[in-house]
This record gives sequence, structure tokens and C-alpha cells, in this order.
Amino acid sequence: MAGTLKTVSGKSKINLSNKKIAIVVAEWNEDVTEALFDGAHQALHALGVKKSNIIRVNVPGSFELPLAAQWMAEKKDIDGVICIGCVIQGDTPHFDYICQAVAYGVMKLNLKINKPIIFGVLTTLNKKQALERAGGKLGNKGEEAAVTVVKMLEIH
Ligand code: DLZ
Repeated sequence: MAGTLKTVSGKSKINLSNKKIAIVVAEWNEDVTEALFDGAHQALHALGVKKSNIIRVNVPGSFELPLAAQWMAEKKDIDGVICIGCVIQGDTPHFDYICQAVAYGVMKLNLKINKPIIFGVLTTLNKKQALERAGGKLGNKGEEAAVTVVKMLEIH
């Protein structure tokens, strides 16, 4: 749920005009991930990141997020990466394998690359829960991911 610390409330403490952020977007559950992308993009811009410094990359599904995030994070001029995805539980354990792999992959990447790689991946039981968190009554987790990457840049 969006709390006060996680929503955009003004410009950042640091100068973000020269910071470059990649947003990697999974195409599975596209209606949800597009809404998350919009939330992240708008929030980054509102916080002070130039639109020309927000780089979008698409991947087929959430499982592909860590590798594409690594490719982006390895670039010298990229300061942080936001991973956007939406994994919805189905009838088989596939959901668990994807969620665990992506969460672990993104976490490992943070430590390996030493740049903030944000986990903006919804893992929900159904589409309704996902839409509620992608601009619905529970806020937009893409926006929260943007605030998180900026907070991490402020710390570092
Ligand atoms: C195969 C699959 C399934 C069943 N469900 C989702 C999902 O809910 N969300 C998502 O982002 N991706 C899903 N995928 C695709 C996998 O992430 C991956 O793209 C494929 O297994 C190929 O590696």
C-alpha cells in the first residue's frame, strides 16, 4: 500500500538532472506492467530525472528481468535500474518458481553490480489484486519503485 514515504512529495535532495535510470518492463500482463511503467516514469520525472535520461527496455516475461537489468546496470552511464513485472498465480507451481527466481536474481544483482536495482514486480493471486496496485485503490507500485531508486541514490 502506498504510504507517505513511498509517494512523490517534491524534488529529490540530490541533483537528479544528470542521473540516468533504466526501466526494464516485462510484457506478460501488459495492461498491468504498462500502468506500472507509467507510474514509474511520471514519478522519476516529477522527482527531477530528465525524460531523455529515462531508458526503457522491454523483455518477454518477468523471468527475463534480471538478465536485462544486468545488461543495463553494467553500462557506465546508468545509475540505477527499475524492474517492472507482474506475475499472477495460475493452476501450477510455475508462479512460485518465477517469483523466487526473479526476486533472488534482482537481489543478487544489487550486490554484484553495486547499483540500486529495484524490484517493481507484482506477485499477486489474481488480476484484480494486480490492477489495485497498478494505479488502482492501493496506489501504483511503479511510482513506489521510482521513489525507492531515488532514495537509494540519495543514500549513496
Ligand atoms: C510463462 C509465464 C507464466 C505462466 N506467467 C507469467 C506471469 O504471470 N508473469 C510474467 O511476467 N511472466 C510469466 N510467464 C513468462 C516467464 O516470465 C518467462 O518469460 C518464460 O518462462 C520464458 O523464460
